[in-house]
Amino acid sequence: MNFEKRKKVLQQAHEELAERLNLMETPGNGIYDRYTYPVLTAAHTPLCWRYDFRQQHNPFLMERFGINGIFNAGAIRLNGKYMLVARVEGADRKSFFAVAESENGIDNFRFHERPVTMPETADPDTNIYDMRVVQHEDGWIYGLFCTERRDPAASAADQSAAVAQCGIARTRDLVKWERLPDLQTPSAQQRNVVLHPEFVNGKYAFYTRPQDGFINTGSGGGIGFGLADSMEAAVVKTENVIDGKVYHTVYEAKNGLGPAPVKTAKGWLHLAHGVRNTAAGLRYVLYLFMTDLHDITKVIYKPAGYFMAPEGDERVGDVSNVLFSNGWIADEDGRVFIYYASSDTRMHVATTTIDRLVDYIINTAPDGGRSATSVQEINRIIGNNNTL
Ligand code: M1P
Repeated sequence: MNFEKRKKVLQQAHEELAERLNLMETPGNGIYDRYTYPVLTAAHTPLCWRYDFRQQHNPFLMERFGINGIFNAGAIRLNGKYMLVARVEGADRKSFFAVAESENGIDNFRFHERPVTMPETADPDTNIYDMRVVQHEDGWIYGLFCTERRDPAASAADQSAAVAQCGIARTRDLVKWERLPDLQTPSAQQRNVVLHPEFVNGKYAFYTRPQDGFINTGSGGGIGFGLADSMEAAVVKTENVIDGKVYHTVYEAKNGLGPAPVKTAKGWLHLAHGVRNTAAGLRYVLYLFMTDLHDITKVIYKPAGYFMAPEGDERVGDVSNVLFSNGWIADEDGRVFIYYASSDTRMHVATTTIDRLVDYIINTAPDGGRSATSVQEINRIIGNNNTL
């Protein structure tokens, strides 16, 4: 295929992918609705990021920069658009952020022309990923993300030991970012740190995920909470776990908060991921819980088990059997768009409403802790149905 023909074919395929309408899968489970197609994949990234279209420099029209996956996107509604701040992972394994926007939140997501240029600190990040985007009541949009650097204590033979911390940046438009110092906490490492959107006792409130190691959280692993006086030099002196690991549950190995919580009349709605061990490795699922409006560290509802787990094609990817979410958008009309990634490879959307989520959270039984309590719960539902 000659250069011009190949260019045309590439452009046509890219356009068809971007324009493809997404279809709601029915009947669903009543709690949320999934959609047939991912909203963002590596193939959605602009061709001009990947190809040098100058024929004299790239006569075979080959990719000059490979994209491995698009996943774990933060989300925000800005200027009427549904904006995803996606984790883009290159073929070189480095992740960075790029903004994609859509008019309706379920299809036709288009990346901005350039990825985000994230300023570095004096100690440059090796890898940055998983941004939680929060519109804070102080007026700034904050992006909290994981910054990863090689463990300075690792021997030369160990080229995989890393230290994860929470990087912080702020913006007004998702284009120009001001980098702030990394969050300091009492824990050796941090991932999955989220900023609460409101001040708490006049302070900035952080959900953390204390961990002593990079993959294994060690004595950490729950969702922690702590306060800081400022964002310009954010220091959380005390971290208290508000939602911990529990034996024989979907969050027995570790867990972490997803996006910033959404305020409802009944409490703060939280979306999190839970990780369990299996013979085939770790399995990541999503779960929901609610905290008290007046004491945001108090969990008041927590349905048993998972809210969403990997299904079908979602189960396969770079890190299989993983659902992960760090972005959702609650519209003023009560609709909720949950952006989730499958198997560290691609982004999807599920839609629901605040009313449905609150009903699910309040009326789904909590984990009884034993097989017998699960049977008791089914019998309770059957008993209720028998009164019809
Ligand atoms: O590979 C699954 C996920 O693993 C990590 O999440 P956690 O810190 O909870 O184990 C992160 O690297 C995340 O990006 C990734 O999706």
